[in-house]
Amino acid sequence: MPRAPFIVIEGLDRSGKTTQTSLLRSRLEQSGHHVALLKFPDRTTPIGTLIDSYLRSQSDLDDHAIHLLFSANRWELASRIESNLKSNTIVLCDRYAFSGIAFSAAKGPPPLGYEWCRAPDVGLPCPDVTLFLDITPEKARERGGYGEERYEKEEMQRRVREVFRRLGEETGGGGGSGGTTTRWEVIDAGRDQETVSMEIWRRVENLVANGLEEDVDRLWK
Ligand code: 2DT
Repeated sequence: MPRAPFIVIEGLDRSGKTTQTSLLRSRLEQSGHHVALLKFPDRTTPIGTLIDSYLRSQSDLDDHAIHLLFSANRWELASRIESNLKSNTIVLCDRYAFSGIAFSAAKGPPPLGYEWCRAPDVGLPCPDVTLFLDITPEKARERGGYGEERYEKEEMQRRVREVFRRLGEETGGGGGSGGTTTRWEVIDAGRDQETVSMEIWRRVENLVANGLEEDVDRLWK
């Protein structure tokens, strides 16, 4: 029996990522699929509580330490992702390891280093497709700018976008360093909500209809 696909939605702040994730979830459910919706960071676990306090600037942590906590927060749920897929429940995830790398590698000084940032996530379940919602800083500004949390600053978002671009080239392009790839789809999220959601649907439709015969892969292994 085929297994369900693992779909990740990544994106910059103000890209409409959370809205699009919930629209996709409804559409999948309306077409009769079981869906498990995850969001990283998952702020409800004990590790997630530490992350939440850091993001709200209520606590301070060394850049390395918070990076490892974000990754641990994914590992906490890794077995649930796999068991859902095996029991034919689609896993739809709002942010994943790519955000982990993009945000940490965009920080500094001193920089953490791209390879170092990637290491703790090596071996996590690999998404079958990652939809990257891309938006220019100018468009984000038109939408009312960024929020109050750490990282929600234009210069930081520009650097994050650069790292996402590199991740797309190396991870989705099938080349670059380090093994397993996800199908990486860049979506122009500067357009209206309806257009973006139709495009997302178009890019997952076949995968969802057919399921997958092969086991879930491991990221970068
Ligand atoms: P939300 O606004 O989507 O809740 O994200 N982040 C996220 C990291 O720095 N590392 C990670 O591994 C993940 C998953 C991105 C909260 C912020 O946390 C950042 C924005």
